[in-house]
Amino acid sequence: MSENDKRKGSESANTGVVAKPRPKTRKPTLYKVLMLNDDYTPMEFVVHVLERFFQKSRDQATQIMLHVHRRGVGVCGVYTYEVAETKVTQVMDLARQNQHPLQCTIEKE
Ligand code: TYC
Repeated sequence: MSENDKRKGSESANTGVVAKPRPKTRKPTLYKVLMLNDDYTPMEFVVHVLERFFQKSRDQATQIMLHVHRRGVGVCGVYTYEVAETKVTQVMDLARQNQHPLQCTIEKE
């Protein structure tokens, strides 16, 4: 009998089988918040929204706004579902208060 078996007793002899530790955490599904172009919302308002709700610098916000203006759609950020939903609500509420037709939506990554 090995030293190991004596110490553990025959019931728990070392079998050489090692349980692979499995992490109990799962990566959450992420969602892109997309901004859509329109003909009426002022560029400055879109830049403001990107700075205020998506923590973009003025330069980053301007780049994203221009991308949306030219291409029709662009990514503001990537978040878990609840955060993404909240951002969309915040953007749409502020746009409505200012009577701009700005549209924002979410899409699974
Ligand atoms: N196209 C708008 C304009 O010319 C600007 C704009 C950019 C509007 C991005 C919406 O998501 C948008 N005033």
